[in-house]
Amino acid sequence: MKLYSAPGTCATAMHIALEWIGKPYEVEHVDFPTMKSEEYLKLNPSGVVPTLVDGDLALPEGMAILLHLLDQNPQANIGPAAGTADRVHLHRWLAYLSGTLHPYFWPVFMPMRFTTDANGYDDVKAAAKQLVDKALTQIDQHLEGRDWMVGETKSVADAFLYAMASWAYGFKKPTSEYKNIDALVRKLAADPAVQQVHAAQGTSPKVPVAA
Ligand SMILES: N[C@@H](CCC(=O)N[C@@H](CS)C(=O)NCC(=O)O)C(=O)O
Repeated sequence: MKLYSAPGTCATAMHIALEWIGKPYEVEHVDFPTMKSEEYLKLNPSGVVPTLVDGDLALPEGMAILLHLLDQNPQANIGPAAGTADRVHLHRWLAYLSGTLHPYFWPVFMPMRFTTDANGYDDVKAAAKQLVDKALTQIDQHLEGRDWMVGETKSVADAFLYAMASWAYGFKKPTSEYKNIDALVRKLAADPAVQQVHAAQGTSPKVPVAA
């Protein structure tokens, strides 16, 4: 299996899932021009990371990759099995992370894609940060009294949240103010698989990790 990723992006979650599974895999970190290259667009027509290549399958879309990895590796304990009640909740939260929280961040990082007014970038970012706050608040409330997003153990949903929640630590209202999300990020930052991913990326967790 080969994952196309870029340091600090949402693809961090798929990289964590591969580490949790523990089977051999390869990661290629691609830069922006490579994501838009003719060759890469054949694998991922959107020109973004992640893409997972698994045999003949070239699979874009982080949520689809996480579900594929989960279903192909039932022994890895990275999420509930199909047909269980927890699996339904997993679908719900993966959809929310992929389809709601993630797009709320896009205008923060790429305001030029959301307005044709070059003077409007700050307003676009401010509006997007309000939406990020709305989504993080909802997730934080969901996590009240829970250790993990779904069920009693860590799952691919936690890895997905880890990647995205990490983006907001530098915001005016930082991730650390969402105490349940912050606790989950801190737990995962101490996970050896997550540390391995950071080492491979040349990145660091956004939270201090106990020695
Ligand atoms: N719907 C896609 C979105 C992926 C996405 O937006 N990836 C970002 C990194 S977090 C990216 O590669 N952006 C480059 C670009 O938008 O040009 C998914 O969930 O996999």
